[in-house]
Amino acid sequence: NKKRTWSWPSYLEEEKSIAAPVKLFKEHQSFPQSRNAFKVGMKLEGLDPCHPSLFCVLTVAEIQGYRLRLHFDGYPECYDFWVNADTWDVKPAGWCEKMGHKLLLPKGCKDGEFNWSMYVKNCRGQLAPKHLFKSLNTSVTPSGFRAGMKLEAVDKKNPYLICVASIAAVVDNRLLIHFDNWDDTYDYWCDASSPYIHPVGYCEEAELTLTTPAEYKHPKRFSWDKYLEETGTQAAPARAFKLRPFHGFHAGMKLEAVDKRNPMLIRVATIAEVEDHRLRIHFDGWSEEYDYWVDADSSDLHPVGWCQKTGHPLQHPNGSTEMPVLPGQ
Ligand code: MLY
Repeated sequence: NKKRTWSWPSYLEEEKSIAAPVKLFKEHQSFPQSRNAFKVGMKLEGLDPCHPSLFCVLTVAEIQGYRLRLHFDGYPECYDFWVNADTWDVKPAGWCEKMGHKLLLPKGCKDGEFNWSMYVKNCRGQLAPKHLFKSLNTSVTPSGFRAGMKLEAVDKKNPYLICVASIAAVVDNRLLIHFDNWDDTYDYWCDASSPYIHPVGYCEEAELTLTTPAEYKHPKRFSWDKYLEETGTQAAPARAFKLRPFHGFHAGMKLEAVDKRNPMLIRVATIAEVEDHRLRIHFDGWSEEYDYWVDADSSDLHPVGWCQKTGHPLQHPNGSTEMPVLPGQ
């Protein structure tokens, strides 16, 4: 009995369920204050989601409500990805140079020969104007974290591992976490209240195994004091780590969530299960096998009504778009 028009109020009533209260969402998940003013063709610098230590030359390929599809200049479309217009992960042209970060150049461009204004001219593109970048105006509270300091961090790709790690960079309120002696594909950005980072000595105190740096000679005999001395580094001060308050979401609450398998889609979803910092998201009308765990503050979660307010299509339960079956998943 498919209805011609679907609406949240009647759906919530039919399902006898409630919308997750707007106050539980972080500012970047909630209803935006301004519209998405990016335009297709604008060029910018942004983080590669699969390689988060790298800023790259990107072009806005598509706009959908408050979201953008970003394309890596010179690379195939299969690497394109979606972000919200207010994401911290995008910066105006020239930001990397100013901040001393490496910028991954468009394929074919040589280091030292790249120049933004020549580049946009040659490809008849345009730069995204600075005022569109919300993340440039974030207020920054000084923290005790400095680049080079050591800490213990969860490897998010292997979340059962807590490892010897370093702060590779500090920008605004964000820290780039790097795992000692590993390549930077495991790196990630987080803030001082991230549940994934801990001060030196945390594992010992909690009687957990600390994963030592790759190829560390005597992993069994690892000692922080010795390691800090060997590497001539400092431990990040314990007072710099902040406690993240409980998110307040409960199982059964409904919301709008990005479909991880086809990230251009946002679907009607239910919180199926909660942990301290994570939620299991279930897509209404779909099998549980599509459920996924996500951090409660993920920018892929939005309150009921977000799509309508921002002009993004919302996939209704039992709607017509099929769940794609990706190989190997
Ligand atoms: N099985 C994986 C584990 C890599 C862990 C890396 N972390 C510690 C940064 C591998 O050996 O590739």
